[in-house]
Amino acid sequence: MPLVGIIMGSKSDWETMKGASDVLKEFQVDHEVKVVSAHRTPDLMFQYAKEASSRGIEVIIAGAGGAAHLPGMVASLTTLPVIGVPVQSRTLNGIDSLLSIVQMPYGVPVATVAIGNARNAGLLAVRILSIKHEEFRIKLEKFSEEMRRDVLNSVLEG
Ligand code: RP5
Repeated sequence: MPLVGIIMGSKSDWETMKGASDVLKEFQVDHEVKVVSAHRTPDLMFQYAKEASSRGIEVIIAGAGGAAHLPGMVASLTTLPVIGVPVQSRTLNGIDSLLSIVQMPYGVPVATVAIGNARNAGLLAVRILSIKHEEFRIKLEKFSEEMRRDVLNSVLEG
């Protein structure tokens, strides 16, 4: 049963959003991946957000580009934590996506990661899950320790 739902506004977002899925695979977190568009399939978005919690989903990662209202709309339809990924857009390099996602008014929060940084969205989802699921906390500690060692073992050439 998937614990994390990764959704995105378009198939074209997958290249970016795959990063979240890759991290969840690394941490062995069951997750699902779907294209759910706020403006092209609003009924599906409504149904997905309304049913996610009862299906066992604990965190939603939502990515979109341009007028990126998917994460905010989904957050308005569920009390699950929603992590927004601003997908880099062609015309404004993702600044439009970032501002659309990060500027949620009080009451409907979306935890927003950097433009294109779906891998961090995956990691944040693991951190949220680790509050309840001990096995993910242990894996996160190991991950942090490996990063720490990598920095300490840095060798600068020349
Ligand atoms: C948004 O419009 C999607 O999230 C995507 O980032 C952007 C462009 O979509 P396509 O025209 O590539 O389908 O809805």
